[in-house]
Amino acid sequence: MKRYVVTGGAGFIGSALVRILLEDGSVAVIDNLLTGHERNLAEVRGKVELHRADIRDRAAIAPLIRGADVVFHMAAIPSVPRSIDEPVPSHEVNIDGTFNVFQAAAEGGVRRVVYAASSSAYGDSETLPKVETMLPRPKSPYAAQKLVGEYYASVFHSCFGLETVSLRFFNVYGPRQDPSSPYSGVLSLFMKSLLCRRPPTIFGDGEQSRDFTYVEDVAQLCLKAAHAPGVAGKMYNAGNGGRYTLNFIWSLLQKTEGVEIPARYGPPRPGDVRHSMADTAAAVAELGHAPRFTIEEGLKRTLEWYRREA
Ligand code: UD2
Repeated sequence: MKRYVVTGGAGFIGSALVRILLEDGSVAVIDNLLTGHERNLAEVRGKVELHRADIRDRAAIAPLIRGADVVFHMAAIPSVPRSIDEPVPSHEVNIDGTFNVFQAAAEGGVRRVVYAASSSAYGDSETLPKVETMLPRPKSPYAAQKLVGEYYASVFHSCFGLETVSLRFFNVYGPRQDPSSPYSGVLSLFMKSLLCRRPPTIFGDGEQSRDFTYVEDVAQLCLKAAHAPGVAGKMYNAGNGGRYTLNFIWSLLQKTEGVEIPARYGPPRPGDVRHSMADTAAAVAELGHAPRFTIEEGLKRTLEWYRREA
């Protein structure tokens, strides 16, 4: 039986991945429960090994990683503004912690590591969609940290023979995204505002756009990246290939709910990227990426979940 390890497996994306992996093997989760929650694994808790450990602690995580077939490295302190407000922990987790995971995997005989990279690495490119061959232009500590992780993934492959695949996630949304922090993903905050009938705050003019990608599509791609042949050492976009402005999404949500709640507008956020959209051709051709969820369907499912659970 395959043994999978998911760092950050109690988090929003990690826990969706755990559910998919359980159909294919045994799963151990490494999570410090800083931004993740045990409740994210509620109905699968009996089938998962949950280790409360911090990726900054190499000695603690090395024995948990040793001998795994595939490690999915999802643990991170996400958020562009958080990396500006709290650069030290974000650096330590996203760079030092990521190094520790690769190092433990290389020493522990792991076959492959799938690394959660970020679309923020592109920064403000002159053209859209964003293609893997473009020069990265990180605009925030978070973007720089995630990019360093990709470079480490690549050199752990070339220098130490560890198979690695980096996936640049494009604004993932869906059930279990935690809306409780000001650093939470914008769609989780929109959902909360909508259900509480309170105006959301939009930073800037709301015409910035994102390639919002449904969590299940990303989790499926992670599994494909774990097994695709001939892709070790490479990086791929993990997006949907579309883009929507915040103004459009907020108006769509109001229409769906049959309410009128004008948004409040605040100053643009430092480090913010203006437009983001993935070229998915390489992921489709080489990993078999096949996103299934349109924005309408994804938002509908997400809203249903928040209505039920939040
Ligand atoms: C970046 C990455 C994304 C992922 C994420 C992890 C880009 C293009 N995307 O997402 O792939 O790695 O980081 O954190 O770099 N906003 C509001 N009101 C709010 C909250 C946010 O208007 O209450 C705006 C924000 O200014 C931004 C957009 O919504 O323009 C999306 O913000 P986000 O924090 O959800 O994600 P983002 O794009 O920084």
